[in-house]
Amino acid sequence: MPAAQDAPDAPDAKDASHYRICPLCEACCGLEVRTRGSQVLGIRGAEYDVFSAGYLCPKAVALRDLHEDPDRIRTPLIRRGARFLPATWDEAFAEIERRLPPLLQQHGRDAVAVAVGNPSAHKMGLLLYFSRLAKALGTKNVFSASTLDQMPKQLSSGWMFGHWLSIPVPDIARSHYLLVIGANPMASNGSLWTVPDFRGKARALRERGGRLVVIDPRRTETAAVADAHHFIRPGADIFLLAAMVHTLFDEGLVRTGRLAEHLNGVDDLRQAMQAFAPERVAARCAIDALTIRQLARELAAAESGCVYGRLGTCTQSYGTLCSWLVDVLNALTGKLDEPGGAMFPQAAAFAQNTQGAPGRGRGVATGRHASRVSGAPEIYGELPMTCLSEEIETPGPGQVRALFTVASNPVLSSPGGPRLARALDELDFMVSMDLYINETTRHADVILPGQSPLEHSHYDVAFPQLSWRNHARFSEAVFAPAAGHLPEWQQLLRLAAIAKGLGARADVLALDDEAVALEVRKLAGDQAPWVMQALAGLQGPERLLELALRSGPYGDAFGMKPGGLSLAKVRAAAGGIDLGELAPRVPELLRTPSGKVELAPAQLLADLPRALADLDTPAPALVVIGRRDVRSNNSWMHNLPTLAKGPFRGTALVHPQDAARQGLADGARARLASAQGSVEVTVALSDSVMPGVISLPHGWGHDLPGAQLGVAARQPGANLNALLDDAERDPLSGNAVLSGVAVTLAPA
Ligand SMILES: Nc1nc2c(c(=O)[nH]1)N[C@H]1C(S)=C(S)[C@@H](COP(=O)(O)OP(=O)(O)OC[C@H]3O[C@@H](n4cnc5c(=O)[nH]c(N)nc54)[C@H](O)[C@@H]3O)O[C@H]1N2
Ligand SMILES: Nc1nc2c(c(=O)[nH]1)N[C@H]1C(S)=C(S)[C@@H](COP(=O)(O)OP(=O)(O)OC[C@H]3O[C@@H](n4cnc5c(=O)[nH]c(N)nc54)[C@H](O)[C@@H]3O)O[C@H]1N2
Ligand code: SF4
Ligand SMILES: [Mo]
Repeated sequence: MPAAQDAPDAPDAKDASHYRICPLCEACCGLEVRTRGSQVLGIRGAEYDVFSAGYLCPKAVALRDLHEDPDRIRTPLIRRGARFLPATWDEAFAEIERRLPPLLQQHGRDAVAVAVGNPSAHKMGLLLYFSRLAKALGTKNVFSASTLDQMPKQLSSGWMFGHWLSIPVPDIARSHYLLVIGANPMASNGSLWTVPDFRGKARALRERGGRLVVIDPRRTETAAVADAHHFIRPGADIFLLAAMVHTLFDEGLVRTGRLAEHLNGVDDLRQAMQAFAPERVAARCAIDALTIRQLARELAAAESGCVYGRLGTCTQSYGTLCSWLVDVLNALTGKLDEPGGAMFPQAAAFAQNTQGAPGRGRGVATGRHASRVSGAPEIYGELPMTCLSEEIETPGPGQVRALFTVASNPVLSSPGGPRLARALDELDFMVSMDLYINETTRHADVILPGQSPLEHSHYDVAFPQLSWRNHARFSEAVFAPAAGHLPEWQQLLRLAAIAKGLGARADVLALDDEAVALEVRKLAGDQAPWVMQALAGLQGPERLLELALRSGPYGDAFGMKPGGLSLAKVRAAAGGIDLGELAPRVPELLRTPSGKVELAPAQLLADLPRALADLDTPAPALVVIGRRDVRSNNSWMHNLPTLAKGPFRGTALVHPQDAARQGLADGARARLASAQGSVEVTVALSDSVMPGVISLPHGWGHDLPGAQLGVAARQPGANLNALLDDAERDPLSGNAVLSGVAVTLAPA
């Protein structure tokens, strides 16, 4: 099918400039894309963006490569034998209708699993419509990148504040102290914290006399711009955090301030933290007791500030405990919900914590069902991604026989990737929505191509709930969509219709109209006809956005609050609308049954003995941790020439002492092995990692047969997740353990 933008441009094609919010990482920078006809001339930061003010990183420029990538698939593909053949949309959906319903009929709803990946958080169509597919399938086998990433933080936030996305972020613009634990925003550009230009904001913090401290087993790019950095033994953060809480009580430093009357459980905490004296845990953390006490004192004494913990604190066996104690430290030092501290953004649309009655709610429910094989509890409607292989492999009622992947590449991104790759070949049927034939989608029977990010409009559904400043921004499609290319939200509706038995040719747009009308009736009662009239002329994600914006906390309430936000208003403001600095939101934000911040949820207290029992476990001689690089993004951007050029970024960083023991020189090839498997890596000597720790980035290993990633295959790198154990999870959240896994290293 010829893409509209592939037609040769008229010789007088005009230059134009377009505003586009970058969909590649959580910083959500506003970009200016300059075009001539169908060509991208250049990409730069949009200076006029109210939120990112011109900031961008090297990945933004690669949007052009992504748009033009000859390996990016542009038509549906159907597997015939060993090959994928291009197909029309009708043929692809007919194939799915031929093969899916009989499976559902014979084996039941749970026989189909669905795995949704990281990029779906950056695509309005996928994020707003994925649930239609999941609901239509009616399976409990829903898996996502959340359990490879942030589920611990979502769970602890749910228990403490009453909603999964009520996650406080550093109010860095007014902060005087920031303790960063297990995060490297200089490379990642922030996570569960939308903060473009962390570097500039950190510099400003220090210029106002503030202090930035980093705790990480590697002296990272963020440590390099900090006032202090402390190595920590991977996986030991729970002991550091508990000992800091202990110190606050021990030294009489607890000052809960304005929040005092809104907190439950301070005494229970005091009790629970008694066993975690800094002197007792210091050896386990590899941080001396005085330093731990000093960190607690600094935080308590700071004029404003907070602790921020991220990936490194989540992707370990005690992820939920760590995520909890980060917020506990902030609450006990009067730094939660205070300017300059850890604050709750107020998003203009889609935020559950701006909906319903303020101040109290049902809280979060977990464990409503469990995974069939391991019995892992359901969290936020999901089961752990690391359970997927065993659910496919293990015979019996409820065995997974078909799989949908939606922007998900678990063969590289999930522990036990090679095992999963073998399991995928056992499936009766697999459908992937993706941009590439890659390590995961090569196993599919049907692949449905997503659109280029330059071919659809965009509003960030999730990230304004986590942003350093409140705002609302919308960007239009830069190019008209390729002719006939079905938008992803409509792909999801079609798949949902097939799953519901309505057939591949159901009128999905009419069905969507009905679904929205139902939602509006629930929301607006007798005002519904009036609201429906206001939504006329819109469809899909944009219609849902209009509804959310206008009924949201800054909305115009469909005309009842003149001057409020509407899609038209946000749309008209290139660079977005600033909605001001973060403001205190407790108690209004809370949705816990008690109407309080729960500082000592019973489920968390009950998990502490597990940590205590682990206090004297000796450190393995050598462990592996992960790493991010600013020119790479998880598993899927290694095919973009702009990012692939330059030195190889998938090296294993090894401390010179550890390398010397094996006689390994800089640049040597070595075999890194764990109980799960082994990979060959290129060694880079570096004292930036703590002795006994090897740092290897994830998302590499592009040498698998059948993938069609011409550029990535030239420098494939090694798959870190081939070394990690898919049975290792945080028992509370089901999150995978990605850090601190024992390995050996030897010359290859
Ligand atoms: N060892 C280790 N493993 C990790 C991590 C780690 O730190 N260490 N990090 C974890 C984290 S935080 C995450 S979030 C996961 C990410 O893991 P995944 O959720 O698997 O995400 P990606 O690796 O980014 O792969 C994204 C997939 O989506 C496709 N894609 C990209 N854009 C689009 C689009 O617009 N539409 C469609 N339909 N498809 C698209 C890509 O081609 C690719 O197949 O990895 C996790 N894995
Ligand atoms: N350039 C780039 N940007 C990205 C991504 C990417 O792949 N590339 N991925 C995006 C995604 S999906 C996410 S979730 C975010 C993640 O963003 P961040 O949370 O900033 O994650 P990382 O950069 O992996 O930093 C985690 C840090 O934890 C350290 N660490 C490892 N184990 C431990 C431990 O046990 N304790 C402590 N204290 N530290 C530990 C690691 O050395 C590393 O420096 O980044 C996003 N942004
Ligand atoms: S930091 Fe880079 S990849 Fe992330 S949103 Fe900004 S420009 Fe895009
Ligand atoms: Mo992530």
